[in-house]
Amino acid sequence: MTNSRKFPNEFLWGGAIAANQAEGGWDEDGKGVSIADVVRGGIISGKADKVIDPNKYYASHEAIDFYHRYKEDIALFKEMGFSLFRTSINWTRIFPNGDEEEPNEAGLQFYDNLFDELIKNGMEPMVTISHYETPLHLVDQYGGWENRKLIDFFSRYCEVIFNRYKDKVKYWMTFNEVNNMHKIPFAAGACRIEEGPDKLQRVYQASHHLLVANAMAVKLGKEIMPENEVGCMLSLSAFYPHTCHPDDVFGAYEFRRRSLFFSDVMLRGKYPSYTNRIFKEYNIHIVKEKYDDELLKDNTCSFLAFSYYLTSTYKSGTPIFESTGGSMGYENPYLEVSDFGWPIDPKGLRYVCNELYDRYEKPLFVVENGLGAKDVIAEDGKIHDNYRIEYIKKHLIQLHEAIEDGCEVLGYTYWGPIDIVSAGTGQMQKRYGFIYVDKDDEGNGTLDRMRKDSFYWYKKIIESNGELL
Ligand code: BGP
Repeated sequence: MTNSRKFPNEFLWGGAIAANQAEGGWDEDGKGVSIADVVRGGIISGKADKVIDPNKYYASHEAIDFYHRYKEDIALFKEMGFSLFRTSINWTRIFPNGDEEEPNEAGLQFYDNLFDELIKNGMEPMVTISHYETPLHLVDQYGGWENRKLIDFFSRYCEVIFNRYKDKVKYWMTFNEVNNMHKIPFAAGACRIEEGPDKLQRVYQASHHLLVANAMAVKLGKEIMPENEVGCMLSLSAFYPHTCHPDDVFGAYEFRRRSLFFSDVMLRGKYPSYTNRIFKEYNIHIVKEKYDDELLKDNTCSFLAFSYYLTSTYKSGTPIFESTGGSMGYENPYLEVSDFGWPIDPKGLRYVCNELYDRYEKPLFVVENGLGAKDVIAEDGKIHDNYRIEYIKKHLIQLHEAIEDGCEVLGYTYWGPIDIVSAGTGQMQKRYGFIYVDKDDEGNGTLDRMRKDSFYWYKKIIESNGELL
């Protein structure tokens, strides 16, 4: 038995961001308005305005100005030794309104430049096709993903970007954290669905459209770029029973299964049998076209990408449909929490990897994991973020254990390698970065970049392929 923490030779190391949280340039070069551009507070929990009020602050409008500074930032990622970098294409740069129009060449050119710069600097670009960036027009005009027409609009968008970037981008993911549909239908599905008796029916119908669109994207991927991979992306924090009471144990199991509904369909190609009971009990009727089931069956994703931040516990009596993400009962006396109340559970990552690999036997990709903290600039003008180093170190050790357990894991992209706007709060103070960005919650600051201690640490980990963990 050796203690080496060396990762597989082909393991991909890097970082991940989303266009709306980093780029800014929200109305430049023909870009349209996305759902993230009209939300005050974070896209995940903020309130969406119908129109933009010039007196109010919208975080995505400038973000960290990655749109203009990406070369400088990529140079820093290169210095850390990234072999891969995940970002999203902002749908509204390519199709400003999202429906019947010609693609915007300036938007396409921006991503050509960005991907070229990454490749030139030794990084493979990895793309999220839709990361809470649906064109607002599709919400106002069509009702978001509740409308089946969005499948066609999304497919056309995929066709355009697959054709354009097929030689530059190997790894694609369709919808960011698509299983957040129940919890945050506006962010995940561009639907204005409020609480109410018809909520579940509407959420599942919109979800069906997302599932069909996912299968269409896989199909197009196979036709246009057979060498490349189209995966799905879910939020997959683990669920534990709050106690060993059988009601807690089975409740946690059931809760978990429902959060895996999307990956069950996207990876196994059919609605899982447990949905029959749910649909019956809640009187849900999914309207399908006759070829939908066949399409789902023939076009499953080739890998499962997921975010992992925390774990939750399930106490019996909690309504199963209150949420499907990681934001239900957090209380776990065995875990410490972050500055923002998120439980820190490195072993949960090993647990989740094993659970998912056992269930699907498809390659996994950890595309989000990280610590959001309130960094403080010390007297020497630097940021000594040992807590972040500790967090990542513990998670990577557990990820290595999962690989030793037999899970196939393609890579790890740390979330927010550079400070960006938080999706949950819309603020800058929840910082994840190895690189500090001088900007505060009101939008003041020079936007200058600065290396934190974790920057040098992550560089060493990548250089040694994990051995120095
Ligand atoms: C995920 C999202 C990201 C991201 C991350 C951290 O749910 O995919 O967009 O921001 O969470 O969340 P937060 O920014 O709220 O800390």
